[in-house]
Amino acid sequence: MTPQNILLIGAPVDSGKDRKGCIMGPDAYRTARLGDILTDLGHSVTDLGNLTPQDTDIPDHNHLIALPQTVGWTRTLNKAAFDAAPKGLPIFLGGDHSLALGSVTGIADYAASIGKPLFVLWLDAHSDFHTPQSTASGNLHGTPVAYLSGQDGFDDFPVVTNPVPTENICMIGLRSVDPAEHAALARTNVEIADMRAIDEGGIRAPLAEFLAKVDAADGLLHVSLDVDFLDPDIAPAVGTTVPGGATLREAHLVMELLHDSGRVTSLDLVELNPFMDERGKTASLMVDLTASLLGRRVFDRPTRSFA
Ligand code: B3U
Ligand code: MN
Ligand code: MN
Repeated sequence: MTPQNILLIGAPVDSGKDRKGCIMGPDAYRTARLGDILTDLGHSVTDLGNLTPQDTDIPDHNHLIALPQTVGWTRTLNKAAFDAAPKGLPIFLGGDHSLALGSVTGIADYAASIGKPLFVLWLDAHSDFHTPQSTASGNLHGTPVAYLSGQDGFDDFPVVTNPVPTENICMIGLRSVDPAEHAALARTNVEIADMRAIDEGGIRAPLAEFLAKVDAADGLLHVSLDVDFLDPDIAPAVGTTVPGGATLREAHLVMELLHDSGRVTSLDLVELNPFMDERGKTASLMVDLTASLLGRRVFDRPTRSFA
């Protein structure tokens, strides 16, 4: 396993939706010993503490929830991601998924500065492809993929200087997509493996296909892991549970394949709401998945048969 310089960046963003609690996410990951566990795997880990959002003079919006705060977080996170990327592998400890408005665009600016393409893997029950105009809920955590891929309508937000091409984006785990998102996605070439595709053909094939694309392009890979990618039975600590999510083994396999690819250069851990957890089990699972992504394994492949 190649040791990495891992940078833990606390992003207690709680402005992306009505239900509060993601503010406690970064401390829950620390309590679940994320840093020590990654250190024990042989990595060098630096915890940069928690970020705070910039102030803005944007007024409150009558439909979009906490617009000024989310714009402030986007500015903060864009810069933090751009600064961290050359130093190692940043892990953004959320915080809700609106943090990806800043983390991914900052990583995209870094990728452009070194002349490499950026690819994004979105592990989520939702496609998060709303614009500020199309969202019915007003929850901006439902918008980051539209923003980072350069869709119109984000006038109050920083201009996206390096949009991620939609053909560089892969979504796995979808099972809740609103009609407006569906229509907008149909006009793109985002790669999508919804839960039906996973049920029919397994989770490995679409991921392997995407990773081959990243490899062929010698790209950077940002992974955005939403807690609700996972089935709520194993990961209850999330505001927007959607039944029928990824199993424990599917999720670990994804992480193990990502590790084997050697391609992952940044990671978001988002939507953990510790207020809704059961004895810390969701926080611990997210930490275990991160450990799998960063090299924890039982045996090196191929395992020998014990039969
Ligand atoms: N698409 C819905 C629901 C949603 C999106 N992301 C989450 N929930 N976590 C919306 O409100 O935009
Ligand atoms: Mn999400
Ligand atoms: Mn989601």
